[in-house]
Amino acid sequence: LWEILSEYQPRTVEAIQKQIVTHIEYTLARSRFTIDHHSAYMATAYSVRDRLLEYFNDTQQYFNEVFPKRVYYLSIEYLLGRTLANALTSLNISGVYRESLRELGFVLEDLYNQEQDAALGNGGLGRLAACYLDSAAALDLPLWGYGLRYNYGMFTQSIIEEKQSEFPDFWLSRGFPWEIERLDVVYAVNMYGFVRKATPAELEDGYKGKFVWEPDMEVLAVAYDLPIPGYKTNTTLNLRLWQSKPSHDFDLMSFNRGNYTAAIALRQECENITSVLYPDDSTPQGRELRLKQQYFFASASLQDIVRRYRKSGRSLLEFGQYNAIQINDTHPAVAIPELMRILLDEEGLPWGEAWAVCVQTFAYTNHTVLPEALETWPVPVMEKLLPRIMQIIFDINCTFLSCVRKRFPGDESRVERVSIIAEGHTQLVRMAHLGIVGSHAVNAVARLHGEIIQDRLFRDFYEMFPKRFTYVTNGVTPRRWLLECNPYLSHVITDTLGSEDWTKDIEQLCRLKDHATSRKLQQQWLMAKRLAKERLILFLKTTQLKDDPNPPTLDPNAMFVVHIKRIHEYKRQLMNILQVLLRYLRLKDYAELVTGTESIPHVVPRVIIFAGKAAPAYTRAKEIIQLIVSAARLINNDPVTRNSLVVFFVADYNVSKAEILIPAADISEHISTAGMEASGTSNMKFALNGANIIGTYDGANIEIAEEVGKEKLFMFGANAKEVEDVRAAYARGEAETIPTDLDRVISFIESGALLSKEERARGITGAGAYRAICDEMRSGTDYWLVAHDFQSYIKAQAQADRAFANPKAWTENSINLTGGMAHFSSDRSVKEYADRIWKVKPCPVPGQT
Ligand code: 26M
Repeated sequence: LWEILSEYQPRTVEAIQKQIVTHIEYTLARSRFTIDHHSAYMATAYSVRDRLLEYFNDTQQYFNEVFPKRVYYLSIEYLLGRTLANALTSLNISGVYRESLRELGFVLEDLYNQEQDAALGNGGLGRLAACYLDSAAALDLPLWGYGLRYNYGMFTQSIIEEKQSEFPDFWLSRGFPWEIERLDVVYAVNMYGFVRKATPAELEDGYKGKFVWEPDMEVLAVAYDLPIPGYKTNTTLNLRLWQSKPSHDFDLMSFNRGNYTAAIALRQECENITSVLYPDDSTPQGRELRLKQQYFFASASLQDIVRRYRKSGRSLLEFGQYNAIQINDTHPAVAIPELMRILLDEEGLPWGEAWAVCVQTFAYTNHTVLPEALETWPVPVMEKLLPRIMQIIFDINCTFLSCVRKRFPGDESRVERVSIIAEGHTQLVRMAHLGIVGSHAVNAVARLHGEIIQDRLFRDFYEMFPKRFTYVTNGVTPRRWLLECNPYLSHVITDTLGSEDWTKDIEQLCRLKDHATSRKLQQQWLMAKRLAKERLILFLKTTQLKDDPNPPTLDPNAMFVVHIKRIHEYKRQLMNILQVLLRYLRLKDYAELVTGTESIPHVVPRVIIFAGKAAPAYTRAKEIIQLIVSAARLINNDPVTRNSLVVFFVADYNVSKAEILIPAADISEHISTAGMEASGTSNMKFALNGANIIGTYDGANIEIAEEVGKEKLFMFGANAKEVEDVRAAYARGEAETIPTDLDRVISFIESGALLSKEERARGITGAGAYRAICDEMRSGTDYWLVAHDFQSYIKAQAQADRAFANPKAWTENSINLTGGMAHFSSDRSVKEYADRIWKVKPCPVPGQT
């Protein structure tokens, strides 16, 4: 059999061409004489997939033989982006495929653009999960990801009348060639109904638990597997995504009989569960369907994991020695009581032993300190949907609180603070508390974030379980975020270091610093940046500017400043656009003095790019987008400033757009109110690509500054401690007077300068849609400290202008930034998780690489 297979796998250009054409003919059933770009992409993808599957099957078989301790990464989001380039790079076969396609009349890079992003995530948390899968595979770790197969991914953003509009992202519409449908891997997940005691007859019959859950609804979970290739290794891991579907047994149940339409409606309800990714990343709305998603996900994954373990014949008491389960934020935290349910009701373990297994198995990562983002579920909602799970959570809480009372006798206010159940008009289940109590490790995602969690957010828990708390600073995969997205710089780096080893042994990057002053490297470095900028300019011309009758000229020598991430008040895109407007007003002042020249002398021209999505219900975030778009319209149409300042809001930000934007940046903005951004990960991607950072002392910025030297970045603003003090003063009623520069910008907006033609026609005057924003800025107590940090931000921007005017020093600095980023590879992060939290070792699959 092996020989038959090895003959099937093409190694030569001719053989690859034959395979691609075969897929066009027999898999796509298209005529080989009418291949369009999309079918060429699909056929290429199927051909690459064939090769992936060989590694994939070998890997899974090897894991089953060796039976190492395994890790399961549970995340309700994976922001994967595109797969083709990634798979070709991992298998190290881009060259031969490029050649094969060229002879067939296609450019490989054109085919990349045929692929729709898989956007099964909101932002940082989902992209982190995707980076960690890439690193786990590269490091040969025995890890699987579990997730949900949403029919609709992250919404598509359009800008209509200067405002965000959302459209459904039906990403599967043209087919998704990378997944393997497993109609035979199916689990039933129960919902609704009631719980009763097991009868003596049932117990005699072999029922192991004390309680029986009589559900009112049964949903099936079907597995879809996505191979995750390891870079230059035989290991190919699995991301198993669940899709919901109705169960046939359930149709036949008595209460549906004779009511055909009700039965169909019920089937619809089942299919709904994995329909759509919830597009909020900050304020969970507490919808029942979301809880259904979470439980459906947790239950299917846990059943699968337990079944795999049971097949080995080992004792469930040793489950935690062979399985580590990482919970990505609290979204999958209901997995903890679900494992308890399986161990108690299905396996008949006593409570104490089951609980010990749980705590030994689970670990929980926290990703946010924003109080409004911490998930809670109303007890009545959970009781109705998951009666047995709710009961188990109450039991967990009861046991836990009696421990607390023993440790801190008489301290009832502490008991109330740490309880998994928040008391009140309606009781709430605090998912973070459940995560902490049910895990042996709780980790933050950067050092400052870890300190905040221990000192503030989860202080009471830290006092109880100091050893549980730790942090693992986030990282990003250098494969996607340098090697693939920036071929220009990658070539220069490989050339300078004399080998491509840095792509796998990231510490090699440090050696770049030895060459930072080399004239030759500096010139190559500048050229690489220029090529990336040209690529971005081409992208902008064919998208943004396609229908612009009078587009601004885009100068690759200008400073490209990029601010791309979810739109949120704490990320302070508002502060940036206000700064841009100030820059505009100052340019106008200056132009009045030096009339008659094409561009304004002694000014560093800037191209400023924003992108990001606002949660559909987040009004203020949407106002901020509108402000950016209208400011861009005003500025880009002003003949006086247009050669010195151009502003874009790039619609529908996603992973593949990030891959174009990040390599082209000279500077990126990471300017969150200190103490609010848990880590940030795009900061790492930018610096890895040699872009500088204008940033606050927040999240991973602090560690980046430490690693490269803070004098190399443009750091500014209040630190986390100062932010607390300022807020305390505001709370005492001590408002600040707003800085003159900010006052000027706000007055400009209030003068009606940003109103659109339509708004003017409708008789709107003044600040218009920006009334609330202006008022908040004038209050002198704005919660996100935009006014407080404004002046030091302007100073940091001016420093950047001065530094950019010296290309030699700028480029040397840029080389040192890339050279200092080894620590922020997700290879390093995942190694830390493996060593310190999961206690798993690599399990390299033997064979030829
Ligand atoms: C919750 C309930 C309902 C719907 C959506 C959610 C939800 C989804 C995503 C809430 C939060 C979500 O993501 C939070 C997030 O992305 N946090 C970011 O995590 C990154 C990786 O650790 C960090 O780098 C960022 O600082 C942090 O903001």
